[in-house]
Amino acid sequence: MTPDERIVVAGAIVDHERRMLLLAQRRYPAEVAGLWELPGGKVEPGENAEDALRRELAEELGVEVRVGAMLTERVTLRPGLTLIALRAQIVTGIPHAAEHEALAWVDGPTLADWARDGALIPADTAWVPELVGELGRP
Ligand code: 9L3
Ligand code: MG
Repeated sequence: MTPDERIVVAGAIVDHERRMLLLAQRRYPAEVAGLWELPGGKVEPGENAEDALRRELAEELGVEVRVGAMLTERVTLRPGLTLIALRAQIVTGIPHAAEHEALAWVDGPTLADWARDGALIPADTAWVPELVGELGRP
């Protein structure tokens, strides 16, 4: 990894029964405005991915999360910018859209439908098979 390599970390936030996933609708940039994503943002220099995700989700959703394991897929957004996702669960707070247009909890079949209908930002579709396979599993 080169020094100027940056990571964007997204949160695969599931409810306590692991049936629903939290999606957030982007307001910007224009190419993805209105599309849904796993919320998150850039890891700052000197920060690790877990700390960055906790900070981003506090800023964007007003919640405190417990961060879990990484999802398998890593996505190259552009050279030097890689997107990863970490599993997360809300410990404190009720999520509200501080920076997004809206939030939605979706179950596995709905996530698959939204992905097929082009409602997700393209980068985030990489995680759909893994998440659909996990949501609602006993
Ligand atoms: N991005 C893609 N998928 C995501 C997230 C959180 C971010 N799930 C892309 C969109 C932006 C860049 O990463 O181009 C930085 O994200 P942000 O800081 O604008 O949220
Ligand atoms: Mg963000």
